[in-house]
Amino acid sequence: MTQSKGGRKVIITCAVTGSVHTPSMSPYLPVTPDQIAEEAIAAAEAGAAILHLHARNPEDGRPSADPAVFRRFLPRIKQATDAVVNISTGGSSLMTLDDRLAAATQAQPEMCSLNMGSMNFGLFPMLDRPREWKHAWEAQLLEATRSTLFKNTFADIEGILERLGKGFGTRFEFECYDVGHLYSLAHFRDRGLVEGPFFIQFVLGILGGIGADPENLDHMKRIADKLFGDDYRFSVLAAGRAQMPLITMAAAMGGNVRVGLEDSLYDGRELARSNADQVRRIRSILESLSLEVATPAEAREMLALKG
Ligand code: KMH
Ligand code: ZN
Repeated sequence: MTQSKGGRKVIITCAVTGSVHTPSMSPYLPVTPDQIAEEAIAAAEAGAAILHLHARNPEDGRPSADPAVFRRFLPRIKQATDAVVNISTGGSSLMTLDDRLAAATQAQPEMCSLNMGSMNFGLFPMLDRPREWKHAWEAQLLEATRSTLFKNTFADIEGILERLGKGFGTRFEFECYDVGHLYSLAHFRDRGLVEGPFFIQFVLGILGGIGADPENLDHMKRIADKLFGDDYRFSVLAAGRAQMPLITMAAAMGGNVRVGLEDSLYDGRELARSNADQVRRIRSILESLSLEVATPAEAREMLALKG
């Protein structure tokens, strides 16, 4: 762990919009390229060292994998901030793998997400379901995910490691939704397809994955310690209202944290008015625990990014 006089450094990732929440669930969810750029820049200014990014169709807010849409906000974010740009390769469970990889293949970013197994991917607790939908596609999307697998086969994962990792020097946010995914990552490490230090995102509270319970976080960490020793850093994201309690626990356990409207629409009991509000919220919690927030440069060093 990077130590300094003030305390341990904690990397804040902000996942700005994702593909799970929909515009009717919150008026604050950024969907246009301008909104995504502005929210990402404000999150970085508030202390996020890593920006985890998805795109949305600018017309109606539905998840998009179109590289042309990414090109409408990525340059602006890169120009305005020094934050690490992390492009999702998970996209949405309703996209093909080729579509999911298109933007990352063009942008060749420092970091991409890499989902470590196939699973049912249930949407977040019904609390987020509004009374009325603004767009018909929102209800259709929820229904479609009930009968769609989030497909991340061994061959898919190997392909991403080869194409983005070996090909472009991209490093990964390894999204692990259950303990088995940690063993899958260790398998690829043992085969020499990827090297540490690993940045492992423990994903808690997705229906179909491990639940957002403190015992599960403890178990994920114990198994990761056993498999990866000192050669990894963990971060936690927790879905919906579990976000703040579980990431606070992660920080207290020596980990890093992920916030953002992709994972939770809330700030306390209210809808979060921005991604930056969630960054500020966790930042003040970290500081009250005598932990320091890592700068982008410190995050790059901790995670051995290409810079
Ligand atoms: N929405 C998160 C639960 C990805 O973009 O690759 C998982 C995620 C997947 O961030
Ligand atoms: Zn994502």
